Amino acid sequence: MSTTEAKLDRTKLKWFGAGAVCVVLFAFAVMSCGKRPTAAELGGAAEAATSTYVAPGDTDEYYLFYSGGHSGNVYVAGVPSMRHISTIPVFAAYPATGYGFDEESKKMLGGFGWGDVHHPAISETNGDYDGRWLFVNDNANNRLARIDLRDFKTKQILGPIPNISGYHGGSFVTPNTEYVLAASRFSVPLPKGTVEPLEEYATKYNGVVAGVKVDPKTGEMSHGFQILMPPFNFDLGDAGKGPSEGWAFWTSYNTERATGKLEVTSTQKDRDYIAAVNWKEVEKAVAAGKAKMISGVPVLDPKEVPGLVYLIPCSKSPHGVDVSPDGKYFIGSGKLQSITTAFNVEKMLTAIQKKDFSGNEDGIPVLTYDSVKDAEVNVGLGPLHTQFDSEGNAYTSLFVESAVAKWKLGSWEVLDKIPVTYNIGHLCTAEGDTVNPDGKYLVALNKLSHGRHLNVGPSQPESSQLINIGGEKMKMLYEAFTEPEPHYAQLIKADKLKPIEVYPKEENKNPNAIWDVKDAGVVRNGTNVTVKMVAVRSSFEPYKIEVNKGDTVTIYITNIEQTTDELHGFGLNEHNLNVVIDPGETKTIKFVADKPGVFPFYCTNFCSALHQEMQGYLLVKGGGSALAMK
Ligand code: CUK
Ligand code: CUA
Repeated sequence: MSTTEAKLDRTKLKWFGAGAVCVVLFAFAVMSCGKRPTAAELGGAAEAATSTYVAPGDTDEYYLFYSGGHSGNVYVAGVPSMRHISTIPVFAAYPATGYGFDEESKKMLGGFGWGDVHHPAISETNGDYDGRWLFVNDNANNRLARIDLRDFKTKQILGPIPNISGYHGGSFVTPNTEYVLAASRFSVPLPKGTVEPLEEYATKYNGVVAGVKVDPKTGEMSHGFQILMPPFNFDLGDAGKGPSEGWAFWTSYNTERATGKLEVTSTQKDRDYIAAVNWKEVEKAVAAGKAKMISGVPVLDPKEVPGLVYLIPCSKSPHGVDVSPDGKYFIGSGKLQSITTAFNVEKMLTAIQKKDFSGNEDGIPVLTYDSVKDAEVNVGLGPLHTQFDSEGNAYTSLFVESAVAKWKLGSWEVLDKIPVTYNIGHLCTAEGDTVNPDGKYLVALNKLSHGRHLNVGPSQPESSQLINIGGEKMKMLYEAFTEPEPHYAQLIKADKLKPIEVYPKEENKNPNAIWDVKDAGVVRNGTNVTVKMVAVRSSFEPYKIEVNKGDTVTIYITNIEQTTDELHGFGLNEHNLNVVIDPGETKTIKFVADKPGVFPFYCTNFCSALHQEMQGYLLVKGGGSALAMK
């Protein structure tokens, strides 16, 4: 057996053992890893190289915001170069930017040390990316965060959201960012804090689908509405647009309401459901007082308020549901089959009107599958997610087959297929969630890289591949290795964002900001010591802080620079503290000085030729006297 064969064999074995976070294992999977594609198969190495080459000093055409999964971060890359540019910490501390160490970000994190970022979503106006905010959901701790794209910083974390358990079905936004969708992946008894036997899961546990409200001016997020659902596992979602505007869709699996080994118990039925929620009617029902408050959130029970929710049978264990740019179709992918199903919104509305039901679940009508379905498209094995281009084509990721299928909306013809390496989860096309996608590029977010890189030991990165979708045939352009773990991503035209490079002084409204070294100093009030500090090339003022053991020390530190890229850090020896202050920014550092001694602090972010001189001392009195040195 050649080395390559041995490697591939190992690869196959590993595919059965590796558990991608949100994708079930396919026991029956037909593996198609094959040999390494040649340059010719890649669409011509030279052509690929020139089309992704961004010369030093030049910038990319698109921003790629991709989820960092259980790292809790969002990563920013440029497309077509695929160069990683920045990391935006969201749900986890990140010493590189000091996130999670200053009081402001510590408060946002609320004591949690990590999060599981799944689906970044750019805010929309009239169904188009408006470049204002990026929302990301936390599957682990049921939170939703908002990043401001003016400064690429996390500005708000909402949650844990009451009644939601396993916030996976977000952060998809409605066409004018009225709501960010949310759902419970794991049903639990409600309200949270109550316990019912797992044996009574089918009747005593609840699913929830929801909308988090967004203030259109400020982006401030608040609890919007929630809907009680049967104890299914709600997975992915998408918001309607055009003819489907006002509707929200979620896939669900485990409609068997099973517990135990779900890989067996939840795959018994041939069909699961897509839930369709009329959120405009939901708003009216809430306004009419038809909701009851559960843990501070208005919750509607579809048994008591009919006309809000319908279930649509979908092929077994669906994963993604994706609304086409024209809003006419929603595509549901049954991950255990080789087809993806295109449902027709007009047919759905007709079926609702005619009460064309084939049953119900806890009083929620189930629409007749054949009346709503337009086509079953034979895309290939293990379809997960679908994205779109500007020419009416759809692109479906095939996890089991390790490929992307291109097919035509309306004619349902499969036009092309390209292998990816390996086991693709999400894919993302340029402006792909908007009413007007760009086409051009597709990024395949693959779950496994299987050593297609320099050996870095058993902890391997994922692989993300850039594919040209501008022509008839898809062409592989580039492969980048990405941190764990890209689920979804957003690809937005670079000129839609206008980020600032410094915080303008006049915008800093922090009452503790100071702009002149004359105002710097230390003030004691009992055992509370307050320091107002200036950081500017290349010193701290004050550079000496004297306190007593047990004092509570608060440092307000302002970086008074107004020059791009002049960041300063504040690292305090042996205190687990590092804060980075951007030009024009003020941050708050707070700690109890419980260790006597002299502790140097220094600038952690290289800022000038005399960066190494940018330092000072914290003196904590209350220990003994020092050694006499002479
Ligand atoms: S999920 Cu990861 S491949 Cu969390 Cu959107 Cu589908
Ligand atoms: Cu300031 Cu380095």
